Amino acid sequence: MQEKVDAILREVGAAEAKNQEELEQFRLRFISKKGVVGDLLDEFKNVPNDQKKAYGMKVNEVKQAVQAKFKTLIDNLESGQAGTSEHEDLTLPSAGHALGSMHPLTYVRNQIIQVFERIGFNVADGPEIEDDFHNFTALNFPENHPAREMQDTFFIEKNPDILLRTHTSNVQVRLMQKQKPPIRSIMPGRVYRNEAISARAHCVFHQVEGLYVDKNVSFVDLKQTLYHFAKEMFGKDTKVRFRPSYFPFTEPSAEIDISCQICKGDGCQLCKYTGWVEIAGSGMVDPNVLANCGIDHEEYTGFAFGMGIERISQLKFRVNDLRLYTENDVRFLKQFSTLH
Ligand code: 2NL
Repeated sequence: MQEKVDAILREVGAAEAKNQEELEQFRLRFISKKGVVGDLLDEFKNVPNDQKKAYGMKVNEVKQAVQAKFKTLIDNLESGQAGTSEHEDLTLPSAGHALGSMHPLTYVRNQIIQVFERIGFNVADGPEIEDDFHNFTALNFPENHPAREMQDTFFIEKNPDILLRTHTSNVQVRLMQKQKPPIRSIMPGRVYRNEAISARAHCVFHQVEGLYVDKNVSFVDLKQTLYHFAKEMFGKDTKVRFRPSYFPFTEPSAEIDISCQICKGDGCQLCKYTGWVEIAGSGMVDPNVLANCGIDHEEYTGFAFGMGIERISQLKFRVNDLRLYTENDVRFLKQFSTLH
């Protein structure tokens, strides 16, 4: 009996667990019902009465050794020390690490920032939880504008209204309130709209907005800045057009289209056979908005613009379903592993 116990104790002493699988093997071998300790306990009924006490003490000794070792193996695994005993060959090459890669939205956001930083814009940020004034009122949204409805905006509180910002324009408002022009900033960030999730819509997405306020800023500055951006982002051969539009916070307003990346203007499904796809909205900041933010609109003028990062990335990489951005499917993410 003593020999058998000694053999078990030696085996327990030498046991290692370099991973969860080996830990499980130890548990099965020693601790589970059909394991070594279980067998010893089963044997108890066959031991003559006068030896039961001595036998019981030996089994207890084994059981305690097994439990102590099991705890040590778990601790070592958790602290990352497993397998660094004298049995390990430290001269072997390591198993290597699987490297992650950049998410396409991060890559596109950084690229947008770089284009604008090179022409003198800096990056600003602000809160995602915002009040009605900074998200709507300062931006000239009328009292009854549909964006202010519960079905379009996520409200955190009503009266006073606290909400998840629906665009990053709130950062521009805050910037104008605290900084005297010249202002030349872009605001990348996460925004929220109360939408049912589909291939084309998501309740959380990302925007970059830009603002340029100074003396003598004109539509010429707007046009050349965004023309430059489109060419930098999509290539020198890309055609750019400005199409009249409407936003509550700008007057005049224009949407910016580029020639379709897929059909090069011939017409295809992506551009709905028009040859053009929209990449951004823009306009001259409405004098009311400047006034709401404490800037003298007699002295200063400005332009602003906004674009969806998902949209730009979609056009660059031909992503055909918005949900892919947030599903974390490695088959999608791996396709961007060469970006840096
Ligand atoms: C779009 C259109 C736009 C702006 C955003 C802005 C901000 C202030 C004042 C005036 Cl504080 N304008 N932002 C202006 C025009 C268009 O975004 O389609 N975004 C995805």
